[in-house]
Amino acid sequence: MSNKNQLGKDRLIWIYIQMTRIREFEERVKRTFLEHPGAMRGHTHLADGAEASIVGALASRNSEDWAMPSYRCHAHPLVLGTSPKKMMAELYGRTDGLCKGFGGSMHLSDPEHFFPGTSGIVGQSIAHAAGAALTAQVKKTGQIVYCFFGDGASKQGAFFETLNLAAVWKLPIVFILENNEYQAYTHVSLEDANAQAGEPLSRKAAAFSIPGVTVDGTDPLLVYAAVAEAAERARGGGGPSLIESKFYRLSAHGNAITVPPAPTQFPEHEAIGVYGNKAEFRAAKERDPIPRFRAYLLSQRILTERELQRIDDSARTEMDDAVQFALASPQPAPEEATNYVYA
Ligand SMILES: Cc1ncc(C[n+]2csc(CCOP(=O)(O)OP(=O)(O)O)c2C)c(N)n1
Ligand SMILES: [Mg+2]
Repeated sequence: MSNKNQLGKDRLIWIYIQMTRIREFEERVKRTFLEHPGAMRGHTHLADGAEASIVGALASRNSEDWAMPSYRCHAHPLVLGTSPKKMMAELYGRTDGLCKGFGGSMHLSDPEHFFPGTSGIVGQSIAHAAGAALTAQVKKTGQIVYCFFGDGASKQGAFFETLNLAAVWKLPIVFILENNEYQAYTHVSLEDANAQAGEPLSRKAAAFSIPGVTVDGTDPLLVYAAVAEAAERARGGGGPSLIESKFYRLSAHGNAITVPPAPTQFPEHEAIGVYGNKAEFRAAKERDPIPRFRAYLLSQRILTERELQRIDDSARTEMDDAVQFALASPQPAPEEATNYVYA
């Protein structure tokens, strides 16, 4: 790891804090399916393994820039400042949730924190990002959009149509392709699945004459360097860029309600269940971004072991409190079921 952008001590610590908060939030979600079976309904998609990529990318964000993740969306709003209590309550479908319990994990939204919302439709965040960026461009607000989507989404029509339009109109977007090696249960490699043409995926940028780079998404400083450059370009009217950030999904594709939990969902995450192999998972775990960044901060004498421990403990307490808040919040009344239904 090298801090070639000379991020200050405070910023490096901020990155570590956000990474641990994400990991702890996601661990609580995962555990819910064991500790409170049936309490959380619907499907959740976790970001463990993606922390360095997400926080590294958002470290270049100005306070009013938008972030548009896919349905794998718990981590990004946490970094933006959304309340973990309200997020957790939303995942539990409770009235104190971010969307009063009507959205669930895949439909979080917090416009006050520049997080407009998400969609369960693969690739939709890409098109939505163009809408937000066009608004910023027309209204001259100076905002840019951080648009996150998966390797699978980069094969959707929405990807190609939006990148074309964004390039033509020079929209202020940074496209961050989160290549976590899997599209649900399908591995990215050609041999395995015959599902993917074109490596590296960042080469797709060339089709639209925009910059495209691939970075190691397990290193927040490398992700920061690439995204900060793209963000500066977007702010200066230079249009969009495509950053492919490569890391490994350390959880199963999703955790859904099954009582008792399916053996492939737990524990220590048979991340890829019956579809992948344990050796692959263990190798990825060796490169787990959180212990690596932690070790970096120690080696650079940015934080002591005690200070790091304090951050870890604080993230745990914060997310335990979020679970308690969610469990204490009431369920919406049955007669409210058709509220907010317009068609
Ligand atoms: C349009 C559409 N097609 C298929 C699905 C089913 N589906 C849900 S997640 C997923 C895989 C997406 O993979 P990727 O874009 O790599 O995102 P990841 O889940 O790895 O973050 C698929 C096919 C869907 N939700 N929407
Ligand atoms: Mg993927």
